[in-house]
Amino acid sequence: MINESHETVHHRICPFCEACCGLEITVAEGRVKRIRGHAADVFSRGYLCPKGVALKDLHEDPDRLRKPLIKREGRFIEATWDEAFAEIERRLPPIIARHGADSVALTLGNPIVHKTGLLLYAPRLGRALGSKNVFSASTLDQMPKHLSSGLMFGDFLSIPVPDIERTDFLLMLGANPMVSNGSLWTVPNFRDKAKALRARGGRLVVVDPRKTETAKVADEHIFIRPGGDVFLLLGMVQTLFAEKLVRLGRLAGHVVGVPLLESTVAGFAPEKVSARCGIPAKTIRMLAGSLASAKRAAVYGRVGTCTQEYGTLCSWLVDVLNILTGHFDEPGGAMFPKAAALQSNTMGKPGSGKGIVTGRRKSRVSGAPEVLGEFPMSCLAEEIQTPGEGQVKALITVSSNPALSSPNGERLAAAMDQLDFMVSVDIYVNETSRHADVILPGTSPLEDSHYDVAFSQLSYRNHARYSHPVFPRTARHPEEWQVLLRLIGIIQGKGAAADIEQIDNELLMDDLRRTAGPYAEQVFKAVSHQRGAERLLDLGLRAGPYGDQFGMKPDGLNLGKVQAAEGGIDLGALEPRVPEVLRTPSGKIELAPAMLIDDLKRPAVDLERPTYELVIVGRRQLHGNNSWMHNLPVLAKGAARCIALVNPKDAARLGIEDGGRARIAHDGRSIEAEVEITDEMMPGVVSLPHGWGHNQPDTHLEVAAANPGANLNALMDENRRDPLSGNAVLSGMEVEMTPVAARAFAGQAR
Ligand SMILES: Nc1nc2c(c(=O)[nH]1)N[C@H]1C(S)=C(S)[C@@H](COP(=O)(O)OP(=O)(O)OC[C@H]3O[C@@H](n4cnc5c(=O)[nH]c(N)nc54)[C@H](O)[C@@H]3O)O[C@H]1N2
Ligand SMILES: Nc1nc2c(c(=O)[nH]1)N[C@H]1C(S)=C(S)[C@@H](COP(=O)(O)OP(=O)(O)OC[C@H]3O[C@@H](n4cnc5c(=O)[nH]c(N)nc54)[C@H](O)[C@@H]3O)O[C@H]1N2
Ligand code: SF4
Ligand SMILES: [Mo]
Repeated sequence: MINESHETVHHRICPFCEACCGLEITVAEGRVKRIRGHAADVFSRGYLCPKGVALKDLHEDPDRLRKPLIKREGRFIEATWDEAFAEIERRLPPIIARHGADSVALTLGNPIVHKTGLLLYAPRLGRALGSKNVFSASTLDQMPKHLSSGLMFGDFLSIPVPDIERTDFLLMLGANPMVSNGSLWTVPNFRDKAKALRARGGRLVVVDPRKTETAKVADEHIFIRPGGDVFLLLGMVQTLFAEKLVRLGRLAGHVVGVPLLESTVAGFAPEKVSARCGIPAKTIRMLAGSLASAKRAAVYGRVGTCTQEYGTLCSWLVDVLNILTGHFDEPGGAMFPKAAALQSNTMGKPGSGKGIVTGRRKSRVSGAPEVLGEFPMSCLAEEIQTPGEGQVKALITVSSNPALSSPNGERLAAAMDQLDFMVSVDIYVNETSRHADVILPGTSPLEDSHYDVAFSQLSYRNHARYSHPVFPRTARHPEEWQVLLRLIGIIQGKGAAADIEQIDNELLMDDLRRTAGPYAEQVFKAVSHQRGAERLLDLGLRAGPYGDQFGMKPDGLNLGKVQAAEGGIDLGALEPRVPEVLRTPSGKIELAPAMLIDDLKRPAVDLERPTYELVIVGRRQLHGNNSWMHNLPVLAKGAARCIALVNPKDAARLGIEDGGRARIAHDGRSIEAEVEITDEMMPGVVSLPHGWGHNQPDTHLEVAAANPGANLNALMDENRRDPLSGNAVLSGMEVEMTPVAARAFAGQAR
């Protein structure tokens, strides 16, 4: 669209967080002039946060890599794409030949889910590599929810979300959507949706060790001891049974395991669990009662409930509460989205399936079970550092920065330096990619087309939206899916100059033979006018629940129709999906999976454990995104600073002053941070954001380095995990805090 002043107006889904806002981007003379919310976007309706505007800075960031880099004698040298792939071909295949596929590890980072090309081709790279050493941000984040959902509903990606526009009562644990803009729940403009909920007489209750931005707009905030959620949730479930409040409603015939659950939770009465979660028994009973009596209600738990030692139990119990109170799969409750493309719970036979398996392999050093084809990210360092058969000798990172985002980054950094070879597909020379031998830069989001394959599966409302590239790619800069295909060619032994189009065709035909059987050739031909990621997307849309079924339903969706719909296509409010959505072998919702019932032994033993005097939790900040947006000037000049929040009682006890600095230590490792004293914090809990610590040598992040902050993960213990999901424990670790004399800090960068 060209306006009167010869500006062009483009629409792009924001790639910076799960809210997936539609942006309106005005371009003049080849540059971004303005970014605002796209008012006609069917899903986000004009909303954006300060990060969306930073797309301009990312596009223009001089530190963002435009050309591949090869390390020669310890220094990065710019190289052509051909030279970079030739270097990889020279060094990677010999390692695989000598030490086997498992000697190459792959890490997959958070931005993958925001880039269609990476999302659709990273699994292909993993399969081509054939290594069991695959690690991702999922085990620093949401693996517990995948596992509990898989066990209950038969698919790792069947994750229910609150139907916020119709609910009367929303109970939220360990999430701060006012800042994070939602997670495993795509819900742009949470603020207005929460406001509307309250305006129609509904209630929002937040359970968090910090009085967060979300708690401040809620009706009620309840402090909880970090890691105590399992006890609160068990106390609530026990109350529902003991007070005869269980109502399964429409789902009664679709749920199994209720009696087993009832008998197993009998020992977790509110009076028993109260001390461990720091919440009075009467509050626990009140919460259970409110949930049971609300007409329409949903319980939602997020990062704070996953990144703890009982992450899978918490994730499970959240849905147990939704189900036992009759709110599950009902309007206004926790519901399953139905995405237009590539959602596994819309494929295959509806109503039952194979369910999930975990633990098909164990990690070599710690014996951690595989979940969703991965090992815990926190196992990567030991896999590199421990000699023996199967030792990791090479690493490919794809948009991941585990040196900052994973526990004990220092150990991981040292491990990376021991590798024989490392490739990073990344846009910066940062704390992780600085260790690489070759860096292959990704494209700017403004040079990519985009469709939210992952987040349409988690959206508060069903929709299909497509973004065209805003700018053409610079000549010779391949798309990210093409970069991954080149790596696949090299791994397959076809070399750096292999015909990637042919490789792509072969991979697609392999898929289609599995999924479309006798129709494989026909389906292949039907999408042969498309290439790469768009071809996979077209296939997904056409075969999907709203699709044209390759002509059998002419009114249905295909990529062309979605591409033509400016502002997207609204596919309606969420609708009940049980039993069709289920893929469990029983065809039922498994309320009491054996693995989880068995795991209740841990909290039972743990009931009497004394709590620590001081523990640390993380938080997110509006002006950043995990470890990688601190280099964007428009955000860096905002309020993002790495400050430790401490309760006044703790500050007084520890002799720490407001605005002063403190050393925070765990197990001999320590960091230093500025302190703010605030009664936002629960006594005994300190909060520090993660993703900081940009003061490492040989990085190239000029803006971020000027305000480096401290790395929370330098303190974290890489050996603490939820044993079921392998998720790292990033919340509630015990720390010591001591004031640092001002003089000792003179001249130090903050
Ligand atoms: N202590 C603590 N640690 C945490 C968390 C916590 O709450 N507390 N949260 C965890 C969570 S939820 C997550 S998701 C992880 C995230 O951890 P990671 O998965 O490591 O993700 P980021 O830290 O966001 O780093 C993203 C990387 O991708 C690169 N990148 C950005 N855009 C692109 C692109 O378009 N293409 C390519 N190729 N690369 C790109 C960036 O330069 C950076 O290297 O951190 C986890 N770590
Ligand atoms: N601006 C911004 N937005 C982001 C990100 C970002 O870095 N910046 N990161 C994105 C990513 S990758 C993700 S996964 C999402 C995460 O989105 P959210 O899940 O909303 O994550 P947080 O904002 O970290 O909120 C987690 C909350 O859990 C609390 N908490 C800590 N420990 C416990 C506990 O034991 N129990 C309970 N009940 N609460 C606890 C913390 O105090 C914090 O308020 O955000 C995404 N959005
Ligand atoms: S809320 Fe998330 S998706 Fe929306 S503009 Fe902000 S960063 Fe982008
Ligand atoms: Mo995340």
